[in-house]
Amino acid sequence: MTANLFQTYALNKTLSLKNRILMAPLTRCMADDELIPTQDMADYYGRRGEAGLIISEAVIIRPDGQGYPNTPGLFTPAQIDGWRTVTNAVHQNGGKIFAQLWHTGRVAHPHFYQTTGSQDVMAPSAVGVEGSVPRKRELTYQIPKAVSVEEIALLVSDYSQAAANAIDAGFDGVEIHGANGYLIDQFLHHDSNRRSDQYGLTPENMSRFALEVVDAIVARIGNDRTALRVSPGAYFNMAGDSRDRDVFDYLIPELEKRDLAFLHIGIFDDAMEFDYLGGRASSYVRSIYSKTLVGVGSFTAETGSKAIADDKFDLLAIGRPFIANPDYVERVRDGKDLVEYSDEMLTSLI
Ligand code: FNR
Ligand code: 8K6
Repeated sequence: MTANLFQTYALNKTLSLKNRILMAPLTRCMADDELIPTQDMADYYGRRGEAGLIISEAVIIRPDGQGYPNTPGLFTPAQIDGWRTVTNAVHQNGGKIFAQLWHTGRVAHPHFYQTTGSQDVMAPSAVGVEGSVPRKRELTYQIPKAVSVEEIALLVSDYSQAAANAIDAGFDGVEIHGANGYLIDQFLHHDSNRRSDQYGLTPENMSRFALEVVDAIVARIGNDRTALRVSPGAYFNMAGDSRDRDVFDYLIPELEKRDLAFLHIGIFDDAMEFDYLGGRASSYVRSIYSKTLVGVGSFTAETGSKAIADDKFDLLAIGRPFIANPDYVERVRDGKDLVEYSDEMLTSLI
């Protein structure tokens, strides 16, 4: 019933996956205080080497990208060394792993990085989000600073440096985090992008930052090792706007031209529908993108297998069930019961 999940899948000439099940990126807030991955993290990822591809938890590209406690980084030599331990553990168990590259933009909090000298929260425009940091409710979100064109150029080069660091650390590639209301996504939605310069107002301008990051990373590590996650449907840290549709109508065909390793939808439940997309985010992207698409969001192996059979997408990413079941792939293959996920499981790495 789920046999298609166990077919091999060639992403391109250089990367081939042993099955179609990806481990979705899952922030765990378990890096040490220098944001270095620990041995426990290496063991945790190593146990999941049966996945066709692991996408790491989101990894910040520089200090002011941090919005949650103890999220790992990829900008110091010690962090690169820590990740090398993780990638070795995955490779020893026959797996593959991409790093998810992250800057939280307006959802960053200086509490986490003020010792590095910066107090600024960087975003396309000075439009804040309501509320406070999960797990640190005393930290309320600040009004961000609208980044200058010079600061944007530096962000682009910091993304490409982090991608090079990822390859140095032994990752098989990178997934750029362009989803879920974080920095890149903030440029792509009218709610957070109120600029009127070459990075705002029109679909082409609003897509410029995302494409500059993609192009800089592709130039550095190759399109075969570069992937992107996007959320055309705003649902987290963001309000949707019917004009956002035009932005993605422009962006997605541009991405198609780049021939990336894959495009991945950022969503918690694929059944969510968006008026301005005419339905599900995955159906919308599928209708204008013909290359490898990763679906995700409250799927079981059975419903995901059916979605692949129905040509809704090509690869299935599994999040919460992978937290609860390190041996998720074996259990599905052997028809064994799964342990049900619960939020309390977030306090330890099994
Ligand atoms: C997430 N998700 C997520 N997404 C992302 O792009 N980067 C990340 O670091 C995280 N972190 C994260 C942590 C936790 C605890 C959860 C539950 C989710 C979203 C995740 O990748 C996935 O899209 C959703 O969990 C939906 O898939 P499942 O869990 O229904 O299979
Ligand atoms: C506290 C750790 C930081 C987590 C980083 C981001 C992942 C968020 C995980 C849970 C949030 C759930 C939000 C679901 C939104 C759906 C809206 C319909």
